[in-house]
Amino acid sequence: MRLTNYFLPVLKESPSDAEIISHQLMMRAGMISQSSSGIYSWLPLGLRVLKKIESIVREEQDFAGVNEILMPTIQPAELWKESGRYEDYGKEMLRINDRQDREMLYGPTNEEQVTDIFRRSIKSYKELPQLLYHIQWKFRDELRPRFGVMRGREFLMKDAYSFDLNQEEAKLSYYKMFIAYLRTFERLGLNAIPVAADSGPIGGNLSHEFSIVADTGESEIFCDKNLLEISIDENIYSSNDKIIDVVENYLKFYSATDDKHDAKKFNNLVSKDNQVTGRGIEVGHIFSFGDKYSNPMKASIIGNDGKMSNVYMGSYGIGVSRLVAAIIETSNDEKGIIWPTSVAPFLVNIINLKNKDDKCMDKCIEIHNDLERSGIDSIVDDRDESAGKKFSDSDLIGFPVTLVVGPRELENGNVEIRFRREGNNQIIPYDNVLKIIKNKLFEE
Ligand code: 5CA
Repeated sequence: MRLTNYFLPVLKESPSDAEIISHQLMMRAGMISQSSSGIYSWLPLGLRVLKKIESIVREEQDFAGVNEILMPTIQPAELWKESGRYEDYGKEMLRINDRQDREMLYGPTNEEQVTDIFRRSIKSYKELPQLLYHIQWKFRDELRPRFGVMRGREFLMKDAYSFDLNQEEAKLSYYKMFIAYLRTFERLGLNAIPVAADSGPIGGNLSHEFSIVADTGESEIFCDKNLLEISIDENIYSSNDKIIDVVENYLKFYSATDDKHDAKKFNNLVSKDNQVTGRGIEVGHIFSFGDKYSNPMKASIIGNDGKMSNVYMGSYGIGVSRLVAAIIETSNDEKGIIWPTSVAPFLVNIINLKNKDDKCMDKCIEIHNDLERSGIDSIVDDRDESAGKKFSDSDLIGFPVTLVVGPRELENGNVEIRFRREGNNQIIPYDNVLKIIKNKLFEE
């Protein structure tokens, strides 16, 4: 891909309504374009990042044994009347009437819809547990949409739902998701803390938020530093005992959102040195709520004793579009974004210092093709712009690696390589480009 063929509306200044750094940088780097309050179009560069995040989220759900489905964005109001949430949800829910004047709504979440799918086909304990997820756009008519895609009205969520025979099994599903979340956020380059939380309108008694610490976080979190130091082994899903051990190790340590926080308990349980407090960005939230939906919606199953009982459920959300902003909040400097390798829109930006020089252009394309063949996505900056502008855009967008191809170095068989995170540069033989980049990107 060449930048001259790319739609990249880089802005000099960030719009005045962009209050936080991620919103400013997403606008300046041409990642999104506002449609209306809290609603955005995703432009090519932003969409690439969104898709990469979505893939990692998907891989980890699949790896944990969750089945992907795709439910509609528009749902019938009847289902929500059955669960009793139609009125409760209030103005946050966008209500629509179709041409037959049937009441519909744009889904803010999918507990009702998925419970309906479940009850139509699963009748016996033999078919449990069931874990389903989808990655779908949601709409919540937030009172104060703000901070760009961080708190939007239309946003992309991964939501998973579990169905189990009893509380014990439901706990295991919850724990599996707990692990899947830790693995997902780690791959995204984030240190997400599982924090005991209130369950709000979703309901239930067991709930954790996964939050990353950032000054711009919307809520206060409190936890024990030990929570940040637990590691999970690669084969975690091989036995239920392993899953239970690891999660219960997490649950031993104090953590709380501001609504749940108990200062006295915090001081008693956690030494001063280990007390972590800060603002948190909630990137995921998991809930276990037993029969809150299965009871009113009559999603019941026959147990091995022949008796009918309500299925136990849980729901598990990740804010996929919010994550784009959250990653930027934790990884930027005065020049722009610093993408973690796993989600960078392109891993390498190849700057051509002299567009009209055929040798430079040929070399850029040759390197680009070599990188692509090795599965390293790259883009060639062949725009008719000054070297300074190309460097500053490269830093603003935050490609992990920038290669600079110019006539002088090329004469000697060299190119310059710059690493965004470290901010250093060196001259290397172009024959070593692939090896050096591979080592750098995949050893981190
Ligand atoms: N049904 C449950 C879990 S599937 C649910 O809806 N949970 S939630 O309300 O906590 O949302 C899940 C995640 O979506 C949140 O943790 C957050 O990361 C993201 N999210 C929620 N509201 C917004 C919003 N207005 N803009 C962007 N992301 C949001």
